[in-house]
Amino acid sequence: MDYMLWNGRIVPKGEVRVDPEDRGYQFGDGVYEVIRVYHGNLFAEAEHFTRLERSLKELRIPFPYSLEKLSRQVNELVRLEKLEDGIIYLQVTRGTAPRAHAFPQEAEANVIAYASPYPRPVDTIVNGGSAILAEDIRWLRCDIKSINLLGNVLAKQAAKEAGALEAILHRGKTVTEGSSSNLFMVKEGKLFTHPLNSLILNGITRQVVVKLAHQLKIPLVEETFTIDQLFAADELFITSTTNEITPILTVDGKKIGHGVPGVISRQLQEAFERRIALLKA
Ligand code: PSZ
Repeated sequence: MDYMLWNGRIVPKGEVRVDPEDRGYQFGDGVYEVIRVYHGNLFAEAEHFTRLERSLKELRIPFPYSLEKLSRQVNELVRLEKLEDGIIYLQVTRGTAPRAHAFPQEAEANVIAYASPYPRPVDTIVNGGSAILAEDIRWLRCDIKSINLLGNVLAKQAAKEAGALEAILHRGKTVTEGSSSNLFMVKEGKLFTHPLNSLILNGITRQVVVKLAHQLKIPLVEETFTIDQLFAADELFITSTTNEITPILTVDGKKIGHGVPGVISRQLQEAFERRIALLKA
């Protein structure tokens, strides 16, 4: 990584400075996006910018210039870095101001973005992974892609210490999503996932999977399900920008279905693969 986008300019990364009074640094007062790059092109760029705009609006952070310019500069970064397979990290904080909880009168949002190589985790996507259950201790606005990620960080660390790929979060008996992914289960040919509300992130990969399920005529039920239903599922998979569609074969050491990636999971993975191939120019 040689360059960074910093407040409207692309600069050598060594020039970027974060002020200790940046509200992102002191309060976690900001939002972010992680956008996938395949074959040198951004995947689902419009959907990411729509979500970014919504996160900013919900937190009343005015974006200091046009999102069209931001999009142009992010694409320019990919070109400058000659990035083929990678990710864009993009972050917007409320700005720099003397420390006080309430919004500052005069602060301009700080914008940072960079592009870095990120190979597809093909092995995990093909062979699947394991998960643990963890209580969802996050706040009640999980629909905002905020840089406050402590609830997610603690859950992911618990998964790591258990040798698992992901922590599946639950509020009481209801399963919500993964610590950094959305969750789907298959039961008797139907696909189930938590409905879109303030308890989960409207994942871009989730959006793509919902569309693919429709095209493949796989019935989709956007309703909450319980831990007991999860353990009785035929198939389980997580979705995220980096992990794409990854089968989950065990949860807390217990096998889900036959303990191998399921038929509908594979069907969706193949359709997802065709979407990626469309980015080959
Ligand atoms: O690199 C990584 O491990 C990434 S990149 C994006 C994520 C992880 N996670 C996004 C995410 C999330 O943090 C939560 C709480 N729920 C769902 C998702 C999936 O969102 P998309 O599909 O937009 O990446």
